[in-house]
Amino acid sequence: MTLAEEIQELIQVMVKNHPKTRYYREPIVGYASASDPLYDQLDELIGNPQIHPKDMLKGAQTVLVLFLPYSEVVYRDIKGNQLASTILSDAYMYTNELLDKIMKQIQQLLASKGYHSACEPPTENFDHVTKTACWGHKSNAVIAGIGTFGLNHLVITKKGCLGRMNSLVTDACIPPTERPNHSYCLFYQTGKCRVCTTNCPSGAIYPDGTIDKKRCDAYLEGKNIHDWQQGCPQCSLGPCALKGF
Ligand code: B12
Repeated sequence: MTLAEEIQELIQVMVKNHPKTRYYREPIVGYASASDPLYDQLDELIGNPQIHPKDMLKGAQTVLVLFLPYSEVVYRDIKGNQLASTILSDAYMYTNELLDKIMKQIQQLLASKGYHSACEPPTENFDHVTKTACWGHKSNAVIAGIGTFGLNHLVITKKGCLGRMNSLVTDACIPPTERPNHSYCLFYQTGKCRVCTTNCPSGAIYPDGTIDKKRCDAYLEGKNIHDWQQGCPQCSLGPCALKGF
């Protein structure tokens, strides 16, 4: 079994055995080379200094990215409840926890083979003024080829954008995943879908491809006043919720 296969199996088992396994579909895992030239362009592309994988971990070779796509159970509850889906809030908390646990298990597996690794939490690792992180899981996902940026500013994978992700750097050498040669976003493909811009309750996503992060965050802050009101998924509920194009 290759290292990538062992990691895939570990993830699948952990998701399958999780008490909230009904919240998820099959996980997506991708790999980027820590030497991918895109990492040198990130500061400019994002407009905010980013940590290079090789600064995150001495001798870094590979960046692993894991996306846990939410299931129709979560999707239907959000659709039905609009602004206060209890299942989404539950999924938000359990998924952050599960992503952390999976990463720790992967780190143990890597350590048992003599490899080093480093990772960041799934969220809450961003600057609250710029609303930008210096270790962005989305950029890693795009570089690792598991998805492309949508008009909604989320990563749209083959299984859609509704879900959560995490990434990890290791000095183990795992072959990179191929990047798709087209956008998975319907708008970027056909120019015809703008559901995310019209769905956004705070009007933070503009049809010209820009986002007002502060507006989005202010809305989230105002809404998430109880634990059962975490997240606002409205920009992830368009045709790209459960599939990429
Ligand atoms: C800061 C942050 C926020 C801020 C700012 C949002 C934003 N758009 O940046 C606030 C609080 C507003 C927010 C809101 C939400 N967030 Co948030 N957030 C983060 C966090 C912590 C950092 C994101 C970041 O700064 N990335 C830096 C760069 C990559 O992001 P960017 O500036 O948007 O990237 C653009 C440019 O770089 C440019 N670009 C152009 N060409 C290229 C080419 C390349 C190669 C690259 C890299 C970039 C690039 O286009 C990109 C897209 O617009 C991450 C967790 C993490 N550490 O990664 C979660 C994260 C991005 N959030 C997530 C989610 C789900 C949400 C919400 C739906 C809320 C929720 N949890 O229910 C909303 C959606 C808002 C939206 N439509 O973007 C998920 C995204 C999942 C996905 N499918 O993409 C993440 C990854 C959390 C997770 N662990 O899963 N979030």
